[in-house]
Amino acid sequence: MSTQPSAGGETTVLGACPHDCPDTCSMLVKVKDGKVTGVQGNPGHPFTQGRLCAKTNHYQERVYHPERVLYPMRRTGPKGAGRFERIGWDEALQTISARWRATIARSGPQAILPYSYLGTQGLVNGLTVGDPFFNKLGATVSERTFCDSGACTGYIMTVGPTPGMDPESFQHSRLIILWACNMLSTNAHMWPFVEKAQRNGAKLIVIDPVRTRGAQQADQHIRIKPGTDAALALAMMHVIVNEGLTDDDYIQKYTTGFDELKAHVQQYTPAFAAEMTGVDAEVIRGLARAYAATQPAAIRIGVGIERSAGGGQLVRAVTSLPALVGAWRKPGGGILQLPLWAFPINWDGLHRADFIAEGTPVVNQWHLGRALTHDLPLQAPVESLFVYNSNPLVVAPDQARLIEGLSREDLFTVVSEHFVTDTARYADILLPATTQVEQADLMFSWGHFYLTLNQPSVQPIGEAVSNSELFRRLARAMGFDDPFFYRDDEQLMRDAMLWDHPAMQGITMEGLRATGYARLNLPAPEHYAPHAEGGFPTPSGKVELKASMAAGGNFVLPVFRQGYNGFQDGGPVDALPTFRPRRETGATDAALAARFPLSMMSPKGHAFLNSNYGNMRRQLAHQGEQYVLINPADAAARGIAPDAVVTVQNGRGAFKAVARVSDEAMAGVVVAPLGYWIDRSIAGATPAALNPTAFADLGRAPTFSDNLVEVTPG
Ligand SMILES: Nc1nc2c(c(=O)[nH]1)N[C@H]1C(S)=C(S)[C@@H](COP(=O)(O)OP(=O)(O)OC[C@H]3O[C@@H](n4cnc5c(=O)[nH]c(N)nc54)[C@H](O)[C@@H]3O)O[C@H]1N2
Ligand SMILES: Nc1nc2c(c(=O)[nH]1)N[C@H]1C(S)=C(S)[C@@H](COP(=O)(O)OP(=O)(O)OC[C@H]3O[C@@H](n4cnc5c(=O)[nH]c(N)nc54)[C@H](O)[C@@H]3O)O[C@H]1N2
Ligand SMILES: [Mo]
Repeated sequence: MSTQPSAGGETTVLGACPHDCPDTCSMLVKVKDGKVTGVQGNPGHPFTQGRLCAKTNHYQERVYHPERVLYPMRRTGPKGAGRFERIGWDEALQTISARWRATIARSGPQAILPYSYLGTQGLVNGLTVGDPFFNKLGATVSERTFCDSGACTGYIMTVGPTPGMDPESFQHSRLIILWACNMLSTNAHMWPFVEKAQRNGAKLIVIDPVRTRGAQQADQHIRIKPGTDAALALAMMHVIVNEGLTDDDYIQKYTTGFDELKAHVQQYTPAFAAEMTGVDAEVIRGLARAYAATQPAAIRIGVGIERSAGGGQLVRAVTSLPALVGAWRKPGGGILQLPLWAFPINWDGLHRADFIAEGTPVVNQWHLGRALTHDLPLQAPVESLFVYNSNPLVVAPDQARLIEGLSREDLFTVVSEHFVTDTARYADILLPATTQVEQADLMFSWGHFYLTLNQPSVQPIGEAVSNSELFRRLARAMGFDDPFFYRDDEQLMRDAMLWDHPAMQGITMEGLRATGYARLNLPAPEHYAPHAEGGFPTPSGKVELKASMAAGGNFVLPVFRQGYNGFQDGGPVDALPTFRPRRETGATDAALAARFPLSMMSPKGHAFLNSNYGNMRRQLAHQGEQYVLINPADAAARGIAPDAVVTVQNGRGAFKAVARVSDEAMAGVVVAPLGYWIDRSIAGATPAALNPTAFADLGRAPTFSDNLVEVTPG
């Protein structure tokens, strides 16, 4: 434990924010008498810049919350009642291993289903922590396409797994487009770099159906109907190629398929796009011209962009834009999607997909409700569910069916958690997990280029264990003999990175312990133009406007499915970026749109982190009750008064919320933020009850922005 003594017997430990957020802050943890007294953003860290956020400013309140799960527990009431009694770790592990052994003997290990995501994001305790264990056990593989799987697929098909722009280099941009990115809420530590560019005269454009905090600061806010952005991007290309605004030298040297793309975009006129998107044709022309003429131009896409039927091709279209105008030539130009690809992570060693037996079935996370209610053709129906790092009852769709599945008396459910979440209420065995200040971890980032070390500041509270320790205990309980399963956290950190990679040059564990963080060995932001001269990590080495990877059909990247071979069973994929209308619109399904005329989105809450903090006083005070943002015209047409309780419903379900009447929402669109708990809801449901389980076109992304509803008073 590295501590720096300071006044009054208080020490400061170099930690890191654990959350699934692009900012991955370097967090200074103040400790006195073995207790965390406060946290603060590291002022020395170039991205954190001394600030945390509304979620983590008082992280100690999460650590010492009176409702934390601190001991293993056994269910005593009916499923869902949330009644438990304390047991010991031995009893918990014996119960789990006995049940699993019986299940395996009866039905095979595939009757066990793990379910996890990013409760914590570290390389030790995060995404992959349970993968080697479950892969070895022979459990059904969980396909975790929660976040950015569709966008990553579209992006990689176009430019390959390149980190893309350095977020810090945005300060050198002359024009910035925030495209479906609610930056001031979801990526707030990047804002200073955007603001700096703006102060230097850069133009900021926000493309979002909602007048977000960022849109309020922008020079131009382009309101667009959800899920129609591909039409906008393709019409921008139409204007760029037909008005001779292209960088022909860049296109000729560093792209493939331009001639075909040029012919292909002729159909996407600004007039067509205007009809699809609701954006005026002249605005589209102006956007295309400004984007081409103002270099370096930067695009930041959010994850919110992928959540409609054509979300993957939409990202293909947007990702094609920088090459057409040569935006990649200079620092401050190009596109930023997921700089995660900059980190030389030892994914194979983390997942151990080599443990997976050929033919092991895969269940997509969006289908948990169906899997638990025997609505999927599984050879071995799910008899046991193991949830960690996730709260599916809030974050997954099909809420009513999920409750039905979790209520099954014959289902043996284990949940590892900080709190008795909506999901944890259904656990047969509930296990206590440590928070970040009680554990060690090494953090990559999907929003900047710094590797951060989180050093523990206090002993685990109660009998909580880190996820890494949990899987060591489970391996022992299941009799695994491979020493691989018993590596300590220090070894896990050392094994997580490819230390010999050029990007890791100069970075050591010892150095990280002293400073808390290190920038990957990449050029400084002001010099960072990775594709000034091409060099894209695609099969051709160029920007594939016509994607050669489309030939293999749709796929899910291994990182989203326990490392399992990703290139599987996909449907056909267009090689050129195309516009696909939403699944749920008047044009595609007039009868549906007549019954449910409003389009619902359920994006992130400002003071929640997914469903984290949905039970905490300070953040609830900030967020208020579950609300639904509705345009004044839509509210008036339905007799909905401000702050009235309303019912939001569609054919899949209903929930109640407080109406926030504001033209922040565009007409025809309602916004119900994610993160509120069922437990505290007005009528036992949250927006997830209405969300579709249908996949988007690429990477089995969700289609939560492709979702028609009606809102009624009462
Ligand atoms: N405060 C806070 N920060 C977070 C999180 C959180 O829960 N709370 N979660 C973290 C996680 S896991 C993620 S993935 C990121 C996500 O970060 P973002 O992608 O920024 O977040 P979202 O809220 O999903 O959506 C961003 C914006 O997309 C808009 N949008 C939705 N559909 C469309 C569309 O079809 N077209 C266009 N143009 N806009 C659309 C929404 O109105 C929203 O303003 O945030 C991370 N940071
Ligand atoms: N409607 C709607 N649904 C969405 C989204 C949306 O925008 N709208 N966004 C999607 C996206 S982008 C994402 S990333 C997913 C997020 O999906 P999840 O990652 O499942 O979301 P969280 O709500 O953060 O749930 C994480 C849980 O892990 C627990 N936890 C935290 N740390 C630890 C730990 O160290 N150990 C253990 N065992 N548990 C821990 C937390 O208490 C929390 O309950 O949701 C997706 N679902
Ligand atoms: Mo996410």
